[in-house]
Amino acid sequence: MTTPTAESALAAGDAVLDREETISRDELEALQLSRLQHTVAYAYDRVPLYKRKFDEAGVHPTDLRELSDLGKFPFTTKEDLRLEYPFGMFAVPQHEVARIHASSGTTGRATVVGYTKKDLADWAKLVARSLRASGVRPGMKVHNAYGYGLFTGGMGAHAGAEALGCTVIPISGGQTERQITLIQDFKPDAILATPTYLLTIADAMMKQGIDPASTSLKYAVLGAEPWTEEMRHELETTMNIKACDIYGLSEVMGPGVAGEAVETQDGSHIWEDHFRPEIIDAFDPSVVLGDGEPGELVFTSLTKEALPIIRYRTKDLTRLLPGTARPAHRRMGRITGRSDDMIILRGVNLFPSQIEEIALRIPELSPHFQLELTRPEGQRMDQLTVRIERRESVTGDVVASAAKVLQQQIKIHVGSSCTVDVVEPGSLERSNGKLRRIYDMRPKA
Ligand code: DLL
Repeated sequence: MTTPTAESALAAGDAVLDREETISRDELEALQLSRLQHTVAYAYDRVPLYKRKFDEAGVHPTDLRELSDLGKFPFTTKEDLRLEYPFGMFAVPQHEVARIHASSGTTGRATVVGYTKKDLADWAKLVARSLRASGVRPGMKVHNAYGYGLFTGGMGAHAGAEALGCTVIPISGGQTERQITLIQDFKPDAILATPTYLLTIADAMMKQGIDPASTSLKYAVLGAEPWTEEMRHELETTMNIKACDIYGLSEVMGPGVAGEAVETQDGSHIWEDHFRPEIIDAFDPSVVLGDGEPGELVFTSLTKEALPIIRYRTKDLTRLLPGTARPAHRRMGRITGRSDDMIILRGVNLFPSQIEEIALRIPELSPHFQLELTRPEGQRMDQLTVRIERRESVTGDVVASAAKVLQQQIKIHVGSSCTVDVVEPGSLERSNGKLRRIYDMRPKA
């Protein structure tokens, strides 16, 4: 837990940091190496899949003599977790597994993850660390609108806020009217939600005639889906809050693998005392890229007991940047998208976050949009339609010219021609959690 002790307590502003947040890079890398050596040996000895994969690749845990040796070890993918469904990746007997979470499995078999009691304590500590970095403090009331259940967001954020010493309001996602009532009545200081769900809440407040900037909320800690600086600006100004990023994925832990500092708001610091990140070339995974170079993020857990994970390919595209507010811990750039969310439109690669970035710079257009891909009958070319709501206050010719600007900007910045369809406020589906942006109506090959 994060309860500070005299020797571990190091102050940064009004916050007390974990000792590991303030150590030097050299000390951190020494810690990573010893933890990594332990983890690869532990995984090899306890999980048949790792033994098989290491043997096939001709590597042995004793080959890991320095951090860069990690590159010799094979990757783990979502497919591996699916093949080992449900518990084949677990490294401890079932009675030592204190909790199980799973992905929804909408795109195949669910991926199942497990935690020992110590894993849960470490997870809570890292979420607490992330929330604290984002401005949340012990004693604050925290409205937790991440979904509870098998999804790691709700319970993961909950345990972290509790570990930090907050009063947690476990509302979960959905029932937006009720969320608004409780925000008004309970007067929370911070809200935890996906960025698009926070947008849904702000939007519903405006419909009820409540100014979203007038609530008690001061901080938002947002993640579980890609979002842009433009979306941060939108949420911060409409809600009069400070909005920071939190990143994570269930296969690696859940929320809290990385968290953003409110004083710099320059990307999430990866908690490198528990996870060793790498960036690889998504098209040639044998190439490990240097800091600053964009590619696919890969993680190796350093302390996990129930589900040690070696070189997990996240499919998230980003880059590693030097630490700032926590100098020893590298930051990750904004996630531009997932390699499997990339739209390839007539040879041009496109991510929904690029459209978000462009659309939010056009004052007449709202952040509510969907992307529809079609292939009209008899045509070989795919078509992209951007369906986007206008802002409440604009009508008539102004709407038509805003549509034109968006179309031109997409052509200039992304390189794709598209159709823009500006629709009425409130007509597009709202987010309850992770928002679906892409509607692919093309005939399946
Ligand atoms: O979304 C864990 C989480 C919950 C993170 C709450 C933050 C807050 P999964 O459902 O396994 O876990 O989905 C993981 O979501 O690989 C990314 O593609 C995406 N993702 C998560 N956080 C961010 C973020 C949770 N801050 C997948 N920015 C990841 C962009 C994110 N994408």
